[in-house]
Amino acid sequence: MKTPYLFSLVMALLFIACQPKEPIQIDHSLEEASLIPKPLELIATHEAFELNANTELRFEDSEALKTQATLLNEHFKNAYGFELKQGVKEGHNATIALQLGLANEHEEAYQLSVSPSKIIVQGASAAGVSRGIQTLKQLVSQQANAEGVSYLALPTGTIKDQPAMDYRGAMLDVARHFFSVEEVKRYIDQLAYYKINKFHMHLTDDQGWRIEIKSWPKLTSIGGSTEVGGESGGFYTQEEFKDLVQYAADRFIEIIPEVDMPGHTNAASVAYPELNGNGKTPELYEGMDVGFSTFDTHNEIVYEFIDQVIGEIAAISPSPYFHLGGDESHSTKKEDFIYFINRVSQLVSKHDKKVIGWDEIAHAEVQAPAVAQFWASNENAALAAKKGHKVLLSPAKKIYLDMQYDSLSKYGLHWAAYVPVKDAYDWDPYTYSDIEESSIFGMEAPLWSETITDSNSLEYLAFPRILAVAELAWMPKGQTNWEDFSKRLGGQSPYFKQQQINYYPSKDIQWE
Ligand code: TNX
Repeated sequence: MKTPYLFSLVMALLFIACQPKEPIQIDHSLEEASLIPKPLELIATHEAFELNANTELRFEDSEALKTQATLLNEHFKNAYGFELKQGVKEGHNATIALQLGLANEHEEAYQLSVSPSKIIVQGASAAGVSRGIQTLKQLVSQQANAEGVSYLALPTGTIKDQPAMDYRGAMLDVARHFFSVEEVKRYIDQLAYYKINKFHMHLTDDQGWRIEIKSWPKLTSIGGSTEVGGESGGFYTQEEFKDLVQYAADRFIEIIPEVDMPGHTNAASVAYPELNGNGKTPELYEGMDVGFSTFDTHNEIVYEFIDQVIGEIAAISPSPYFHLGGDESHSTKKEDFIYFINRVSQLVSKHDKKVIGWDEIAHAEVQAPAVAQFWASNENAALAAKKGHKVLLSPAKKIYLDMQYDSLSKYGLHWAAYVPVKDAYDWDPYTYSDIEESSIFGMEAPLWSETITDSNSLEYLAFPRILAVAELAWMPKGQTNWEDFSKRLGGQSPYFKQQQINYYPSKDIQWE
């Protein structure tokens, strides 16, 4: 080829390469995105950002942001089969940039701006960046799952967001049925996607003791050997628990450990019969009754035992809280219960932790400010608030995830109520109980596991109701709206399907 021709060809190619690309098409705007929880502020600009294999993932030079970038890339890989080039330096292509330094006092606050050439997720801290990334993942999911679309186009605009409640929790009972480390991690990932930030693990009950205590090894070798229905049970070694704590912490979820006492302690007393004080060695229990077991509240061995148990758990649990249970101690005399909770709460303080307990602890005289978890008794909740404690809202009639949806539900119980999806959402946490708003610590959705055995049955009860709790705790007081929520909830089904989440397909929701 002669030089002039070659020159023209090169010029022509350069010309084509330098032409602005046709803006890509997108059929919905940011306002229509099915985001849960609904963000505080959202402004749509009606253009699109094209996400493809050339998009670069950049982060400010910080270990915490590197972790967030890596997690986002893992998500892209698992969900869509591609990974972005990631690093600290700004590249030449369109980028997703993770940044700190958002001027906002709330550490979980974030701003997500999407323009045609750049996405910026800026947080008030790495926790804020992590929350913003979840919003971004939800935007991507909706486009990725739309039919007939050959590229990932994200609607442009700006979202400014932060939570109303600082404690937005979920609890899993790993005692009635044991859940493996992998199953727990799967649930933690799902919770993180909806911006839940606390994960309470109910580690012990009549049917099983699930956390290794090195100074009392029979707790797990004997007490952990079975579960409801007589299957083989299980437990977490301390190393496994630490691994779970770190896994959750990377997703800015704090794990709160619970050792339930003085009732709900049959498994511990089978392992060490001196703990129950009635001179009998109980049998391993595989049923579903409650209220038949108690520690001997006037035996010093019991307090030595608890001191060591709390000490070992405190050493591997960075949460400032320790949950001492305290519910349904029907076999403990009231004055003994009070004496016991007072003593154990001192042990919790000795190990530099703060007390959380079920609402019955309101009757004790816990010295340091504590948190009473309201599950059944409004009176107990009010009494706790009067005594200067905070109240964590877990009303069974609304947000017990183990309640059946209706009489046909495959799993669950219904002693408190049937809880259809609408009932889990359409109530006002700020006025539901008799306590002042200033006493509200946050919200938590417990999932008791008498009737569930694995991720499949767990998900049937948790999804979609956990999303209702995630939104109620995140959105400002008085702003929640069932019609609006149920539409956005319907938009989650492509994601549920893609993640193979075995959700309950409530007929009250128009699933996409
Ligand atoms: C009550 S709620 C319990 C649990 C059961 C649950 C079943 C609470 C503090 N105690 O022991 O598993 O009901 O829904």
